[in-house]
Amino acid sequence: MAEYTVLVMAEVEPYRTILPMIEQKCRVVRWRPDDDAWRGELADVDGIYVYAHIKISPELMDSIPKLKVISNFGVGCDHVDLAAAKERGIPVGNTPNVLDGATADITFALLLAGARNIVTGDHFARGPDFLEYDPSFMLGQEVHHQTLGIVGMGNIGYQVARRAMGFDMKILYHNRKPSPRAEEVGARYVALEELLAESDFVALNMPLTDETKGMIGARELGLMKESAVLVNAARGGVIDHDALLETMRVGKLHCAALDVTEPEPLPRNHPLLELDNIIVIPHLGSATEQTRQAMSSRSVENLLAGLAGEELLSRIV
Ligand code: 8YV
Repeated sequence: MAEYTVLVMAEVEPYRTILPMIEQKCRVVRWRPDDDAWRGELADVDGIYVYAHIKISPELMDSIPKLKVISNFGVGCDHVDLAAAKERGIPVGNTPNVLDGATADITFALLLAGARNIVTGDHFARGPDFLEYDPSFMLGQEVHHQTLGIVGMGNIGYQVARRAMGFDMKILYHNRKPSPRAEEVGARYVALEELLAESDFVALNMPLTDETKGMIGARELGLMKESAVLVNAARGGVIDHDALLETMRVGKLHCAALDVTEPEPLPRNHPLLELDNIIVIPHLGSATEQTRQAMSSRSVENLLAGLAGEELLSRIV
């Protein structure tokens, strides 16, 4: 007999190892957006497992009388009302560290792709117009020895900086407060305005919070160099997308390379999707087999620890 009952909040099928791990000890109740049957099971639920950013509201927490833990698949928990969980003494687990390398890699992949016209180049090379090679076309921006500004010098930002060292880049960063580890990577703390004005590449690697929501708006985009590449591997909500659209429509940046958008996905007819100076990928920051495995294990370990009333391996509140 299963020891616990877990409400799995997922609109898509969770990564393949997750449910078999949970089911070793727990009975699973599947949340469904279009059918309320799961609500009838809430009196039995001991824990919530959240996959792919389904919103967790205070009302949901209050409708589960025995709720002992919320375990999130991922490090960013902006979709969980953390203040409400804290107030109610419900621990929220997340998966930091295990995805730092993969997310830093994708930040750098977007940076390079934006600088060197990899996506537009690919489209051109497959298209009908590539009939003769012309050394004067599709000139990009140099990456090595240029200035990178990292907004958010947390674990992921730090890994981005380590990669930038290999490209001999000058590194600036902005954070809530200076990070002691930044010295190790030769990164200099500056105000956001200075970072935006001085950087050839701006990488957004901060969490989405009340403080960072819409942090990059029209004024901030206006401070950036016209040759700059903006990379967002954080959350779509840190950029004001109306301001981004206006900026990119008039070609005021070389490229905006986005792993994340607001909303996510963008409506299929969103005007940003028509622009050539935008790169958009479908939130692939931590999407490698190795990292998905590690995130799955960590998030299930957090869940089981919380159900057993033990300390979680990684806990955000
Ligand atoms: C995850 C992420 O894939 O961990 C995070 O915060 O943004 C992603 O890389 C995602 O949260 C899982 O849905």
